Amino acid sequence: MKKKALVTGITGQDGSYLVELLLSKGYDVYGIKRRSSSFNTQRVDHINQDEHVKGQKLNMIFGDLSDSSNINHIIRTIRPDEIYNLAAQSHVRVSFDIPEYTADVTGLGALRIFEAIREADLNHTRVYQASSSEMYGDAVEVPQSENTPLNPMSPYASSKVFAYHMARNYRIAYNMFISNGILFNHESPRRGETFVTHKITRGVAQIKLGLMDKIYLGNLDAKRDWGYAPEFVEAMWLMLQQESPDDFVIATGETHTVKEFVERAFDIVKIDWKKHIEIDKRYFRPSEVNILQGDYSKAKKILGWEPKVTFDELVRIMVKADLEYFEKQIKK
Ligand code: NAP
Ligand code: G4F
Repeated sequence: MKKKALVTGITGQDGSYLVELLLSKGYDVYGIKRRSSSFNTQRVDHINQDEHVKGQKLNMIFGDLSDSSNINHIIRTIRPDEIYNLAAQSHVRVSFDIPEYTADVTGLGALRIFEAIREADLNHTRVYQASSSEMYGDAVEVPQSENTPLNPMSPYASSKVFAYHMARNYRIAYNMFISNGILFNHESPRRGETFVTHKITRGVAQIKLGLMDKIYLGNLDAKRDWGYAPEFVEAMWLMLQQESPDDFVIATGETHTVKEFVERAFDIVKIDWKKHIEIDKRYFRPSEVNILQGDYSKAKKILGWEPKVTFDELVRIMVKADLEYFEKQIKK
């Protein structure tokens, strides 16, 4: 019998790569998408076109993490072997503008999934909870591991801390298989356009092609541990194939400033970045996370997982993809 996987957040960056991975492994994949007034499935539209040929497809269901009865119904009906909870209001800066909504979806949304499984007595269901390095916040040590105390600095991070602790509590209290992946920043050409890496690479491509002149950014001194998203979703799957649930840091172990990302991206197109970057106070946060750098040694030892794509390669992959995208737009 084929294993059944349910993925929330399929229309996002990670959801799209994870669905591809699960289909390639022969799962029956169900994905929750939310209703939107405009098309929101661009990242997964290619999947059914490609996969239909091989007799596999992504089953899309309308749902929303803010709606308990909808989540209960979906989980009771599908009875998945594995659930990957990737849905979230995932933008840190925006979480300061909509803190209550962020807590509802990013925090309580996870709880709704755990409760639905418990209520339906699905003892076989394993859950991946998308926890985040943002939970370390004003980090008390560098690098951060599974043992580093959490010190969240935003409504988003606080909501993720709530979900993380709920996952651990349900694991202990009800013996449920729930693993937290504490993923550090991971990027790709499918990254949301308002996260800093993609904002930069899209800007660089447009500047190179004469379509715009300036990129407006906030804090250039913040340091992040940036990895490559397709590799990171493999770690999610590995966590659910273990004998017992646990928490794992997934990272590259390297940290770079936003400024370094800008420099590398402009180097690729041989343009002087200083002429094209403007600082705009609107992009600063009420409280910032200054440095994230992950220690992934536990994941390496237990999951056998290691990052492969380097920082330079990541910047290159993203700039190249954006150049191709905007070149196509010009030709249209
Ligand atoms: P993303 O691109 O922002 O995708 C978020 C997904 O959640 C989208 O499919 C979105 O749908 C969906 N969603 C938002 N609100 C929802 C709601 N109320 N009900 C149902 N679905 C909803 O995020 P990502 O980068 O793929 O990240 C995946 C997960 O990992 C998130 O939980 C994020 O917080 C976490 N995480 C990400 C990183 C990272 O660096 N990428 C690092 C650590 C943790 P729409 O497409 O309709 O907006
Ligand atoms: O790209 P960012 O918005 O990502 P951030 O805040 O680190 O959060 C991302 O990674 C988390 C994992 O650590 C995820 F949990 C979360 O869901 C999300 O995927 O910002 C990175 C840094 C910040 O320090 C920010 O202040 O870049 C700085 N920055 C500077 N100028 C900017 C900008 N960020 C954005 N989004 N836009 C700017 O113009």
